[in-house]
Amino acid sequence: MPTPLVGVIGKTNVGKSTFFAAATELSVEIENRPFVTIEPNIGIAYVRKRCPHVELGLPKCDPVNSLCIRGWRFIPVKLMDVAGLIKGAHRGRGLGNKFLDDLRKADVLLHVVDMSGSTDEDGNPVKPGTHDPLEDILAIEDEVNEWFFQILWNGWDRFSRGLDTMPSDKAIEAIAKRLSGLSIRKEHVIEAIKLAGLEGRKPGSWGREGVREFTRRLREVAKPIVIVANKMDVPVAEDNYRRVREELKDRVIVPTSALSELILRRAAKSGYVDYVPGDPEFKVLEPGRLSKKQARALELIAEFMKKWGGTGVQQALNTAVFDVLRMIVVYPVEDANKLTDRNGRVLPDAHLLPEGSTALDLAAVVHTELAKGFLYAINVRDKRRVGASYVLKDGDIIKIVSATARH
Ligand SMILES: Nc1nc2c(ncn2[C@@H]2O[C@H](COP(=O)(O)OP(=O)(O)OP(=O)(O)O)[C@@H](O)[C@H]2O)c(=O)[nH]1
Ligand SMILES: [Mg+2]
Repeated sequence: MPTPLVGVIGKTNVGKSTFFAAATELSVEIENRPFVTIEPNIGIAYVRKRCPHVELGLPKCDPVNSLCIRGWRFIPVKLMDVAGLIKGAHRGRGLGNKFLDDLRKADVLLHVVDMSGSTDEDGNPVKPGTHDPLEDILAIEDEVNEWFFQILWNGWDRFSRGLDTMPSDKAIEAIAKRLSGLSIRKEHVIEAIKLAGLEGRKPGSWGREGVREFTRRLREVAKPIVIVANKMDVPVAEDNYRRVREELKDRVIVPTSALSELILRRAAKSGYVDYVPGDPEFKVLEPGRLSKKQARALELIAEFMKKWGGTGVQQALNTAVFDVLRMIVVYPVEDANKLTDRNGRVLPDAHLLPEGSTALDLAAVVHTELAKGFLYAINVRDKRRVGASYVLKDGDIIKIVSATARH
């Protein structure tokens, strides 16, 4: 998985675009903005980690592929704003299949939910507290699950008869291949078969319910969902939030106010406030410049953040990438003593890699040539030599020694 793609999904009018705008708005420019113009609804958001330059007592770093703001390293991920989803989308209702098509490449989904209950099932505004967000959570999950199911169930009879003639590892490969358009890999299929309790059973005997359970598990594994409990700044939202948490204990839920984050990032960009995304607080820079209304709005945001520990937008991104996708951050350097690249830049690059990646995997991410001639690596923190199969740890700083190093 190179740069993870995070899909923002949800009903209409819940705050998806607000979340997207907030998460992709940054007051500092990045030297190497990688994918600025891939598609109009894809932007760059960032996950946030403590930068190792702080812990190592270095005065600063010189980030190239990422950013460092006051000791916090911001590492880019792709964020996709998807059109609002409504019930029946898998049958083509609303923007239906277009919506689902956009999601094919996503690695993880942020499901934005209007926790204030101020939008009905089709997204029309209603009095806060009158619609139950729990219904939305289940309805959207169902839509995505159903979409997976339909893709596999279509022609299953014939396909599964073919699978039954193959050894099981070939059958697993064939299933993964059939679903590769959904970015499904062999590991996902193996895991989902296990979770669905279908191990050792011929696919031809799974039946409709077996396939349904398998695709439900496959969706959980290949497109896990983080619930963004949005509009938490509306007073009635808190009751809903507590109830939903109680009802859905196995879900990952992050309370947020995307609108507060958007206001703060824009205020920071205009120099009204000092705010590092993901911080639990901010500072008003020149109170005299604010109108009464602006000052009051910021006061309310400050109260919200005090209560919840921040606006939740950065927390949702970090949860999706670090807790759910289980990615780690690794820093390759060329000079193991100075921690620099060959241009003397300190800790220039931060790479996101799946947990379990090795030193050789890192080499391949940095440069294919580097991997080809891989000799050994140095774990910079303890200056020890490690081999190609060394399993990287979060925060590792690694020098790769290769016979085919670039000169
Ligand atoms: N109170 C409050 N309102 C919010 C928040 N986030 C978004 N909103 C409001 O909700 C409304 C819908 O926001 P959008 O971001 O356009 O919602 P969307 O999900 O992208 O809607 P569609 O694109 O139509 O599906 C706007 O009026 C936002 O200002 C929030 O955190 N708190
Ligand atoms: Mg929108």
